[in-house]
Amino acid sequence: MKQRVFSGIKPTGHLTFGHYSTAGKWPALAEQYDCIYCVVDLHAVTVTLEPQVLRQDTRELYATYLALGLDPEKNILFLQSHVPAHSELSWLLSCHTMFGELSRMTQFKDKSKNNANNINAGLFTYPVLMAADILLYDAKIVPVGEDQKQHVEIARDICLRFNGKFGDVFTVPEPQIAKTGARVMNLLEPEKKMSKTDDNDNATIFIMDERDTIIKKIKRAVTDSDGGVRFDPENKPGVANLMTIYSVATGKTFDEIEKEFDGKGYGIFKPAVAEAVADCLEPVRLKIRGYLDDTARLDAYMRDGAERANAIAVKTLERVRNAMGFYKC
Ligand code: AQP
Repeated sequence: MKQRVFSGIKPTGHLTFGHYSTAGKWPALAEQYDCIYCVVDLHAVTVTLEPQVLRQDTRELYATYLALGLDPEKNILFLQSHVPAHSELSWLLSCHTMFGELSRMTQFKDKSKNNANNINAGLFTYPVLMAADILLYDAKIVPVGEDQKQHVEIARDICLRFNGKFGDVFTVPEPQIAKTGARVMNLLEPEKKMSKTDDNDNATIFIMDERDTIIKKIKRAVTDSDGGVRFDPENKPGVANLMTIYSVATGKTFDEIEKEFDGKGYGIFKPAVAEAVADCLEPVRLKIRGYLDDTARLDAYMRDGAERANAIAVKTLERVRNAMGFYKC
């Protein structure tokens, strides 16, 4: 039996080059693993969203999975809200998750700071739902960006605690973090992660950005006065970020990039980064548009994915109910 991979992205806006960097590596995994990818729409509603916007973002994200090269026959691609077992398992696991450990989650602290008017319980218990997503499918490997590592670790802790009480009910998951591009940074404040909900659009490269927009944004990206293209995230965070972006777009190593731009300065480096990013995102953008124009095909893929995911999820949930002692008749 192949080991299983599970991951997901929440539909809270247009995907960024950071998502491209992380999810762009997923299609290759199907050669070696049994892969399941989810549009985690239940996670999205921890922030206030207009219903129409959630619907649009959900479709666009599903289309992006396809456009990135995730083949719906080789992978299971589905919407979280189409498989009710996620919510039920989340409740059961929440009774085995400690208030203290949830309080330590960096994302909860950051999001509470940024959403002071809406620190809802869902924001707090978000990692429990994420643990349910992963454990429902007995995923061994969870490929995520650096920012989600802590959430996979708490899923692992919840899993070990649950297995310790009830026997080996779940597979113990582990995070898989890429060596390069696991944390693409904000173009204007390179100490912050590039995020789809940043207030300033110029700080973020969106997968759907047109070539001219990408070129303008990268031209304005923060660098430094030193002028050298060297990978030094501590002293040259802006340049290190552009090197990371260039590396993701071209597959070149940092050594190769340093040699390529040795003595050339940012006037040559930035346009090269911009062209490389525009070249790699353009075919994805065109494919997304194509999928979005074909609602019947998109809906058919979603229904099929939900059916296949549901078939696995209900079995796991049954195992959990039996292990915990819920009465069956
Ligand atoms: N900047 C990034 N660099 C590398 N990987 C990233 N990911 C997100 N941003 C970057 C990875 O993409 C996966 C799904 O992320 P998500 O959108 O579900 O949640 P997030 O990490 O909270 O992303 P955002 O853009 O910051 O969304 P909002 O603003 O809505 O919270 C994860 O594997 C993540 O690591």
